[in-house]
Amino acid sequence: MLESGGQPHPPTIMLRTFDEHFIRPRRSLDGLWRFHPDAGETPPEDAEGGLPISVPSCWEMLPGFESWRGRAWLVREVRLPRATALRLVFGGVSHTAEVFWNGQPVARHEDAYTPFEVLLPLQPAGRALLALRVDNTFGPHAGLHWSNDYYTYGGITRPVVIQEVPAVHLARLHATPVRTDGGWELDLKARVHGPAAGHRLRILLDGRDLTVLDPGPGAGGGDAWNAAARVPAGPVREWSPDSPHLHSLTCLLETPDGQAIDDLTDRIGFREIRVSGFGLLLNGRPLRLRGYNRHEDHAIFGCALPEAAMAHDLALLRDLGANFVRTAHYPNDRRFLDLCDETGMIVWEESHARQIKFDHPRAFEQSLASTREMLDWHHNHPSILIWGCLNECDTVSDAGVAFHEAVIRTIKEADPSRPVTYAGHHRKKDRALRLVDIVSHNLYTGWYEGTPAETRAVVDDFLAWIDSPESGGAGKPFLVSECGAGAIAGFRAPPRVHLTEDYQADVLAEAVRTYGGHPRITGVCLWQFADCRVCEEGRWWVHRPRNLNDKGTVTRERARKLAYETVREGFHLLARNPTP
Ligand code: ADA
Repeated sequence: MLESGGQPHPPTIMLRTFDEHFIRPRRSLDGLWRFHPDAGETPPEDAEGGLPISVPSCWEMLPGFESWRGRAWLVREVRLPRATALRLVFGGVSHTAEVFWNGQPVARHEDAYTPFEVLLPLQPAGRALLALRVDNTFGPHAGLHWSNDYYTYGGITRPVVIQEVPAVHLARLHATPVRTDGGWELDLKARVHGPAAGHRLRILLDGRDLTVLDPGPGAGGGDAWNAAARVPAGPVREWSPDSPHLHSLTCLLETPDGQAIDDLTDRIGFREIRVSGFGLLLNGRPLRLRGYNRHEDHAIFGCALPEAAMAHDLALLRDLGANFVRTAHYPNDRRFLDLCDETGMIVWEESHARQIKFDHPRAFEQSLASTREMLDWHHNHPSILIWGCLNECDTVSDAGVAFHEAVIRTIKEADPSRPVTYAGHHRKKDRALRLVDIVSHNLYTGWYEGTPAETRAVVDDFLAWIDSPESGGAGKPFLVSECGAGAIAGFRAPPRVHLTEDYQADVLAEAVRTYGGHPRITGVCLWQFADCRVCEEGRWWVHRPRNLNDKGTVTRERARKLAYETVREGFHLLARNPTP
C-alpha cells in the first residue's frame, strides 16, 4: 500500500464515487500542493515555496488570482514505500498540463475536461517530486478554450490518484448492454497494458463469474482492444430513471498460474436507448426529456465543485422535476456522472466545443481528442443516453459540415449503442442534420428574437422545414437543446422587462408548456440550471451584467429565482402527463 508520512493511507476513491480497485494499491494525491504563478520553463526543485493551493481547486479561489490567466507550477512531494511502476490519473487539469516527475517531462494533456493517465516505469522507493505546469491562457495553442460565454478556470480542478501497477495491468474495460428477446447480454471489450501472453481476464458480475477472456500477447499502450466477447448477463435488473439499478462489473487479471495480480471494477446499468420515429425508447418504453443545461460552475468552487455540491445540484434538478441534464459544453467530472448513474438522471454528454472556430490551427485535432477521450473514459455510464458535440458550430459551409462528419463518425464508430446529436443554431441554413440521429436546436424565442407568445409559431415553422425532404432531418426526433432568458437575481419590476426575474419566468413557463407538450418534440433542455461566470476578455458577452451568463434558474450560489417555482410546476405537470 502506498504510504505518506509513514502511515498506511486508506484507499481514497476521489476520482469516482466508488472504489475501482481492491487489489491495485492506490492513493489520492489530493490535498495541499504548492502554487508558483508566472511559471518559468523548469519546475521548482522542491515542494517548498510558492503558495499553498488545494487540489482539486481553481486558482481563481486564491485572493489576487480571481481573474488570473497564465502558466503556473503546481507541485507536491510523493513518497513511495517501495520500488514500483506507477500510474498517475488526473480527473482534469484546466486547461493544459505538462507533467514533470523528478524534474523530467513525462506527459502533456490539452483541454480541461477529460481525464488522462501517466504511466511511469519502475521507480525507486523514497521521495519523488510531482510538478505540473498548468496553463489557462488563450491563443494558438488552445483551439477549444477561448474567451467564451463560460469561464476557463486554472488549476488541477479534478482529483488526482496514484497507483502501483504491475508490468502487465488492466487499462480499460468497456461493457455495452444488449437487450435481446432472451434477456440481457453484454458486449465486453478489454484493454491491457504490457506483456499479457498466458494471462487471463476473469470477468465477474456482482461477484458472479461471467466469462474468461484471453488478452493475447498484450500491448504496449494505445487504444487497441486486446479482448472482446458478447456474453449472456444472466439475471439482472434494468436501469431506468425510476429504478437506476447498478451492477458491479469486475475484471481480474490473472497470471498463467492463476494468481490475480490486478483488478478493475466499474458499475454498469442494463438499459437500451433507441430512436423510434419522432421519439426515443428507453428499454422499449417511450421517453420524453425535460431538463437543463448545466455548466460546471459555482460561486465558491469555480469549475472544481466538490462531490457534495454536485449532489446538491442533482437534488435541485430532481426537485425541479427534471429527468435530464446536458453537460454543456464539455465532458463532466466522473463523480457527477456517477451520481447521475446512481440517481437515474439522464445525461446528454458532449465533447468540448462552444462556437469554436474551425479555422483555429488546433481546433480539429483537439476536438477529436476531446471526443475520443470522452468516449474512452465515460463509455460505461448508464446515465449517458446521448452523445453530443460541436455546440453552435459551423454547419453551413462545406468545411464546417466536413468537420461535423469527422467528429460524428468518430462517435458512431466508437459507440453505435447511443444516438448522436449536436445543438445547432443555424436554423434552415443547417446542412449537417443528415449526420445525426436526433435533431437538436437552440431556440431563444422571447429573448434573442420575438416574444414568448410566438414560441409555438417559431418552432412549428422550423419543424415544418425539418420535416421537408431537403433538410436531412425529416422524421428524426427533435430536441430543443437550449431555450431561456436572462434574469438578474433580485431584479423585479411590474413591466416585466428583460432581465427581470418576472420576465424570465414568463419565457420559461411558455417554453416548458409549448416544447414539453408538443407531440413532435421529444424533449426540452432549458438554458440554464445555474448562472455561470463568463470570460472578461473579448467579445459581446463582456457586456453581460456582473460578467455572468445569468440565464440560470438558480444563481451561482444556488439561490432560487422566481422561475424556479414556475419550472418546477411545469416539469412536474409534464411528468404526470408525459405523452402529449
Ligand atoms: C448559446 C450557447 C450557450 C449560451 C447561450 C446564451 O445558445 O450555446 O452556451 O451562450 O447561447 O446564453 O446566449
